[in-house]
Amino acid sequence: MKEGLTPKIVRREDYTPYPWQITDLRLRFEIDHRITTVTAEMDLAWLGDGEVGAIRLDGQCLELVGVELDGRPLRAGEYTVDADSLVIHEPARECSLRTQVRIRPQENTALEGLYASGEFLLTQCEAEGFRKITYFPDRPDVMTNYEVTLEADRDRYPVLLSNGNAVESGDSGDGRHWVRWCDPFRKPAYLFALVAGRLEHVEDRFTTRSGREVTLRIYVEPQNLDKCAYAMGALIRSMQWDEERFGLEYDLDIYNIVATDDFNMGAMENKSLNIFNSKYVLARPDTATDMDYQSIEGVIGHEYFHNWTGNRVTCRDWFQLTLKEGLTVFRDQEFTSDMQSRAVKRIQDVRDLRTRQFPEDAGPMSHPIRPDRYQEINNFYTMTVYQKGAAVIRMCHTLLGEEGFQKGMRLYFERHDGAAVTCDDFIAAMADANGVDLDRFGRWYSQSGTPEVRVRTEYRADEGRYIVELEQQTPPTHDQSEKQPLLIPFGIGLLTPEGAEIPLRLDGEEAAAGTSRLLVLDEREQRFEFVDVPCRPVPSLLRDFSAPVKLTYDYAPEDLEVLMRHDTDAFVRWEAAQLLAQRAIMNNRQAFREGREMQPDAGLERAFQALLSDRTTDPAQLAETMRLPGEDYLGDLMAEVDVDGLHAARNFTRTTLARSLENEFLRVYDLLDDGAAYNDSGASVARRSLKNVCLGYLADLPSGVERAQRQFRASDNMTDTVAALRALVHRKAPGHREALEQFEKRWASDPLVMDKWFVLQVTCPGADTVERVAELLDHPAFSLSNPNKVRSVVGAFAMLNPTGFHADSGAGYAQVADVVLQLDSRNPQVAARIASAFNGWKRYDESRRSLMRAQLERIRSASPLSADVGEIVGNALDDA
Ligand code: B3K
Ligand code: ZN
Repeated sequence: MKEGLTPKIVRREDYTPYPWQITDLRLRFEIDHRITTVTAEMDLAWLGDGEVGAIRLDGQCLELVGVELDGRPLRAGEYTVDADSLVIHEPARECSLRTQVRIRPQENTALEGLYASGEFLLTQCEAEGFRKITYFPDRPDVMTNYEVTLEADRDRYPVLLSNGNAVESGDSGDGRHWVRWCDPFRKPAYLFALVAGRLEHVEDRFTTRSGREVTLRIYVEPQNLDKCAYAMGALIRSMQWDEERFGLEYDLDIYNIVATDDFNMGAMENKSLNIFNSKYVLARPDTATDMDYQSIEGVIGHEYFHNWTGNRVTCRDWFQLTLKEGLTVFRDQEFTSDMQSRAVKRIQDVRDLRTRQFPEDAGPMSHPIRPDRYQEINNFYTMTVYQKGAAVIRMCHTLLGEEGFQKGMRLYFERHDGAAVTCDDFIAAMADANGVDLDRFGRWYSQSGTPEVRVRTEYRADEGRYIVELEQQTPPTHDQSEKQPLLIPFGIGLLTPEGAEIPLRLDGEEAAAGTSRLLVLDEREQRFEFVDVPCRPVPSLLRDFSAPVKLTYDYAPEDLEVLMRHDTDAFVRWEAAQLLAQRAIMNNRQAFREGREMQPDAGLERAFQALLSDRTTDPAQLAETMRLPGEDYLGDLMAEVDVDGLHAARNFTRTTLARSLENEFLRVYDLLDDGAAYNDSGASVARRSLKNVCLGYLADLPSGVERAQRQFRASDNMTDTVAALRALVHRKAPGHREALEQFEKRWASDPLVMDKWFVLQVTCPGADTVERVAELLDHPAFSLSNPNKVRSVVGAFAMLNPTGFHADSGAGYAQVADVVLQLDSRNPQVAARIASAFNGWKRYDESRRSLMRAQLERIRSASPLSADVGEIVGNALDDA
């Protein structure tokens, strides 16, 4: 925020209900190439007790043409209009209001409200975009019935879509036509959508288990019709899964998805008219990687699942965002786990949470999953609200079990279907359905920061007793200094040194039951005593990553080897390998700093040898286990991030593993690189994943470069192509330039594939990459108006390339800040995301700190500066 301007802060405690009921809304859009005229008619009834008050409507960037109340045009003085609102003075207790505004979608570069993508028009309303379309109480607790008439040139806009069912259509003369849509479900404005343009579609059908025939359509630009099949299959699987696992059925006869290249985020769950970033729809084996396929299935599922968790039951206010997002992420995680490998999905989600949410929770944007205040709500679609929110729902599921959780879900829908509710309502439904008290659990909603759980153990051989002491502590965060103990479900098992699971009996229990337990830690410190423990056990801690916490336990290295090889819990096995690698890298970082020679780590080598000869574990799980912890994650473990030391030590570790186990890596790679044609089965995906992890190690050696070159030439799918190209480019191996050129030539006209080409280059480690970033910003396929391009070139550089972004000259910082400033007036939402790359600034050394601070100050002093970027850089600087 600029000096002299006090930022407007919205607070959760200030919530008051809207005093009007809006019984119906009729919208008419007259679409022209440049200007769209929007006429809104709404019927209102006063809900308050006392005297009838004014009607306050939100509106931004609207050109008001006329206002009528109960059929009578209003004169100046009977209403007030300013930059954010329209206020109607002295309306009757029941009245009907008609407004007419003009908007210019072609000039809308913020991609919020009604805007243009290529030749077609579309909307994005969540969170507060509807106010850029018409005057309306733009808040999620004001729900109404929508009737929408779209009128446009038939040639330019043959397809006219909105929510619900198309009920009527006709010709309006002059080459124009109209379609009327009616949505039978009341909804908040953020779920409104319209699409108009020359799009084509693929179609399929789904019959719900109660016999409803649903028409499914995916609309795309004509050149993309051959890339929709996978997304359609994913939609059908989502519908099926939600019936089977949650008992939830689709509720309309039509479900439309529209894909656009110009979208601020991933996708949007508008009622029956989802709008998607094309990245999460379009796929063909030669254009999309296995990871892309998995994301498509996950995001298609996520938006579909919102139909119940978000749309049928929505949020009372935006502070409750995690009510729909945390819950829906949990549901999409479960969907992917049921469709693919549960173990691999769990590992990926844990990695994501720890590398992206933990730092957020420790930085200047720290907030509880249900925030207490915000300046710009778009800044609160965060890893915390989504991913930590899902982790909190997962703990609730862990504590209640599948059956108890589903009971809670049923009560939640029974009580709140059709309503806009709060996180407390959700927890109350879970508690009441199960007859349990979840009050202390509820603290996860109001407390920010990542709790640390310290574990101490003691084995008393003479008594056969094993004592486990758990202690929790949440460090103070930017937004909260005092922290309370939380309720932490803590999964545990005990292994013999040979790796066998020990039956568990807690002191006081009659007999042993099972080999895995959930301990509940809800005080600062608790002690648990296991009896009948025949030998000093290896503890398997925080099984399934049962809570989003940082675990501290002083594992002996040989214990980690036992866990990695033998534990039955996939997370613990993975974590044991990660810890072995982490220790090896951290030791070498220290050596690097002290000018000592870095040393290979014998224990880690043994562990990798075991992994490379493991023929029983799922290759996809092995692949995850062999990926070294990232520099970002490792940096987050340090008081002051050592950018260069971590990079050197991690590279050293990778290269020495490759050297000493070259034959083993080659054997696995060559075995998996069997020349078979691409297929999309889970087994093939898993094999490609392991093969390409091996290639990542081997690329440090001539034998690997040779294989990468061959793989690049021979590949019939994007997974292998990108893996080979990355190996060549990131090692600056012979032939990498030619490979990049060849790739560019082949894919120049496919924007999603070109995004990969950009990402590969800007994530190439090293201080000189910033020069490549500058060149790519001038590349004909780059555009500052397209969020995917900005994220691929600037976002990927700032977030995924530590040695590039943090180059000690400060050139990376300056480059990223330049882009934030250029983008701010155009697309503040995306600019704010990029600006958040500086959030960790004070965790670096003195010199980098001052360079980053200077860029933050440069951004803050820009005038004008959006509220979005203002909030991010303001918080970052306040954190000084
Ligand atoms: N609900 C949308 C996100 C909207 C973001 C607005 N800045 C997509 C999703 O979470 O499913
Ligand atoms: Zn969502």
